[in-house]
Amino acid sequence: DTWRFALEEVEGSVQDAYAQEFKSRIEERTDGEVTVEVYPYGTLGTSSQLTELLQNGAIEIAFASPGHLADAIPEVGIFTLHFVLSEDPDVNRAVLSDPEVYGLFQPMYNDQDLRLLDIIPEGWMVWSGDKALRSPKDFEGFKIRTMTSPILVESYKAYGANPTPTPYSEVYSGLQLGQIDGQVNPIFAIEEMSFYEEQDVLTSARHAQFIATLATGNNWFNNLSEERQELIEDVRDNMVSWIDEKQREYNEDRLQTILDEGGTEWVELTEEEREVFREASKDVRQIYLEQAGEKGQEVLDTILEKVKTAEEEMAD
Ligand code: 6CS
Repeated sequence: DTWRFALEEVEGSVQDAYAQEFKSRIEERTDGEVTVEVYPYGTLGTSSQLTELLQNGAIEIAFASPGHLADAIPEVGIFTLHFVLSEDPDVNRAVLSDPEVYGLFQPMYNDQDLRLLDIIPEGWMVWSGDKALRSPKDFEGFKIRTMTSPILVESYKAYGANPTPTPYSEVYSGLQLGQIDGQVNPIFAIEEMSFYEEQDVLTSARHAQFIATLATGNNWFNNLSEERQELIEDVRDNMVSWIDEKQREYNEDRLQTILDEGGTEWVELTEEEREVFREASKDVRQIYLEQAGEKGQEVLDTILEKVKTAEEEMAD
């Protein structure tokens, strides 16, 4: 069998690291009966197009980031809201791999002919721009590129910015041509997509982590033998801490690469500066609830509750 695995990111990315490790574990454990073919970003289409390919069975496995997928499943927009997940990455890892959180999303994926396999954090989102972004005042009229789901646009309107949703592949040329003033992504992506070359300052507000979800086609998964289904889930379970360590390492190393090259300033917001954004972000939860309805409320309540409990447990 051949399983086609499509990425929303290029070679050398966090998603690529995941896919390559997944491939080697699956191929080893099936004694070569299964071959996993990895398709990096650019070979098959934009994130939304990859989701369509999964839905119609043209590929078997793909990453689907909430920043794009919330178009089809508004509830996953929760992962793009600011200041909802914890500031402690260990807390987030525990919450995101919680079977109850999974169970909440699974029927929504199934309704879209998808099966949710994994939810992974890829690191802190960082703002890149032609200037530091220390307060909503700095965002006034600032043209920021966001991923394509409507809820993301709202997050930046709340800061007074002028958001432009576009596919990932158009970000570099947008910066180069001056159609946008900035964008937001984890550091590893800012480095490997060369966005920093067109920008002067990286601002870290630790307002959200970049979260990706991994999905398969639902029919495809249901038609696999029980043994294969269990294999996939076992490999997935065993990769939770592996990929988390990898993403931390990638983000740390690539920040060093960017700073070593010179010409890019790194700004970390103070607690006081973050507080202003935290306040400004609160109303966006209401817009999320309008878009995601009752299920969205359940998702928001569950995640906030789990974050709180995990933070208390880890503080003990
Ligand atoms: O900004 C984006 O659109 C993309 N960023 C990353 C880090 N992964 C996939 C996503 O599509």
